[in-house]
Amino acid sequence: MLTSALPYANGPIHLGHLAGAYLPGDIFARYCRLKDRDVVYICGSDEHGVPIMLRARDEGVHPQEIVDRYHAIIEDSFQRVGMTFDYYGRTSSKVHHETSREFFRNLAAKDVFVTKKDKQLYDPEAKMFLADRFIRGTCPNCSYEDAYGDQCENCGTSLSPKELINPRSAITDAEPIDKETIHWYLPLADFQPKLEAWINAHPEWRSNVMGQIQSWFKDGLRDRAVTRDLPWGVRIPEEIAESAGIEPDGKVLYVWFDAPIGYISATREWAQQQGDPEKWKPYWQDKDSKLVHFIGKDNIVFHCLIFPSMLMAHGDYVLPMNVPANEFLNLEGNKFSTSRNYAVWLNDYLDSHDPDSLRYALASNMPETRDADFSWQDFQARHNNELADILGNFVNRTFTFIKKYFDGALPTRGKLDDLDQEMIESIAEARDAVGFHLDKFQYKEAIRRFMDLARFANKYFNDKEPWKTRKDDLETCATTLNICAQVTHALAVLMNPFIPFASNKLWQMLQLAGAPEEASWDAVGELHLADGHQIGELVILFQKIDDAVIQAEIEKLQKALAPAEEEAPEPGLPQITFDEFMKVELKTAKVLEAEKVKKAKKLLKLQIEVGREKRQLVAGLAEHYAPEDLVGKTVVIVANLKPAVIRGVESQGMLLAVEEDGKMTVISPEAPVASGKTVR
Ligand code: B3M
Ligand code: ZN
Repeated sequence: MLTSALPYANGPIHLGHLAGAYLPGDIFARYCRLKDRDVVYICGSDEHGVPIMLRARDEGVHPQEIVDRYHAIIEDSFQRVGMTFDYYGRTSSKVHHETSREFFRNLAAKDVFVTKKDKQLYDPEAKMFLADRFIRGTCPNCSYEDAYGDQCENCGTSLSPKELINPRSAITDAEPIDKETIHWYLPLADFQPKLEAWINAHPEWRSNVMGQIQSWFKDGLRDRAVTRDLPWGVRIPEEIAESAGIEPDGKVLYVWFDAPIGYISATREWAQQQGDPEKWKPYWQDKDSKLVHFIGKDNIVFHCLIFPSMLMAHGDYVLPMNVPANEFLNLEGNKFSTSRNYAVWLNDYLDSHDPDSLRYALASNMPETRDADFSWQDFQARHNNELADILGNFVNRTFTFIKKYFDGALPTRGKLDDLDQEMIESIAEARDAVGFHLDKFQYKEAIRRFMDLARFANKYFNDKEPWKTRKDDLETCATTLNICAQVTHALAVLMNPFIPFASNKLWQMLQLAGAPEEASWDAVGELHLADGHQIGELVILFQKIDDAVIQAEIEKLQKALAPAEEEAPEPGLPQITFDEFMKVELKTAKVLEAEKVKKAKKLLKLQIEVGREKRQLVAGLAEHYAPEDLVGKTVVIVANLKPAVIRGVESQGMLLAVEEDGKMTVISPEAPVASGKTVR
């Protein structure tokens, strides 16, 4: 039972996602199928959660419209990049809603949850509770003014809404108030001993995954709310709401409660589609079934602690055999940023490049146990120097030779010398090495061992010098080419998990029946091609990628970075909203009288007129203006500043002035303006 994280359907997929949770899953699924293992590989769209609602609000559409759009875009790009999910579901489906409600019911009936009444932030204008993501405010750590209630995107600090300075509702900008609500919690502390025992029985898990889990254990697991007050999501079962004395409306399952159940719902839908509705069960419930979750590192806690607790509590399910979470992929030395559009979007990539080149580059440089960096130059080098110059070249020279000198028919293998033997044996060795590393989720090593076979085959071709033996030792020449062709057959199968499109092209060139996906991994190493086998039309597997193509991609990314840097707020004060600015009441005022303040050599006391109102104001202008020079001037004041007493003199407002090189100049309208007018 294989799963890849369900992508949120609120934007397209980028290369970081692909490298994190999808490509590793697909490579493994393809490998398992070639190994003739009984696998179901599931994915689908995660269609709940606050970011989707926020996006819908920004666009002024219903959340369903957002998820419909991105579900289609994501599913399409997955298909184009060669993903082989047996089923791609979505969490807005009926089966999913039913399955998750049933799961919740099951745990509630077992008394697994605790309920707690709590005060939560509420938007009095929108009349709804505000999930963490719906609260924005200033980050207490870096002063970024647009931090979310759960995290600051600028400095990465994780936050709780109450830590934000000047919190406001992302929906109405209103100041949130505290209001009582009830929520269901999963008491994770109760599960910790069982979780620890289970995790500790898996020393083979990746160290980066183990490290994260152990640090959660060390801190001690805490209760996790599994319900939310939101209008969008899987509604909690009505009878459970009623028994708690609340209206079921607006109370939904937390997205991280329902999303992993999405794996189960999608498997159910797959079974229905197969015409055997019960068929999903053994994959999830047979004790010998092996469950593997492919995810990125930000999902570890959910897949290694929370979802397993849910599965344990339910009791009918197997626990994951492994969760080979990947670290992050960076892009040209910077973090991917969807908000800044600093990303390579998968659908864009596929519009102009070969899916295999990407699969190869990402798998060769996978962020397996530490973060990795994708660069276009590395991508080009992998494609040109490895795919084209090693793999493509070997296939091409073998077939060209057979076409040219043997009429495209496989020449007969004669007596084998040591080098021939070594070449043949290295096929099975490569098969085992690649398989060994894939079974350990070591993709970089697996793909390297695969390419080593092609590398060795090129060397074999060179060392055998068939262009010479063709003239003086035709039997040897025939043997060499026969073996080379056998190697291309083996490569076609071994490459299938990594670069399936080239695998299929090669299969066609070899004029073999069926598809490489139907081949047997374990039979790689047998010499499958019969003497006289006709090979088909020659196609170039990998055209070299020009520098200009790479340069254009690099420039696109640089453009995405540039405006973001210009727009960055100046260091010092964070940005404010228009509404915040409008809280400052700026007015024109006319200076009627001015005099020095005794014993305060910097201060002037001004009598001013603000429309019909008279006020007194103290300003630090004595060293810059003679009192008489100010009289009659129209100035700008902050009219709603709290009055203050300065050196014993009351000041009802503040006058605006600008300082340059130590000299103060008051701000005065350029043309005559009456006093008491609002300045904006
Ligand atoms: N949608 C989070 C993510 O894309 C989430 C994964 C759900 S897997 C059950 O990072
Ligand atoms: Zn911050």
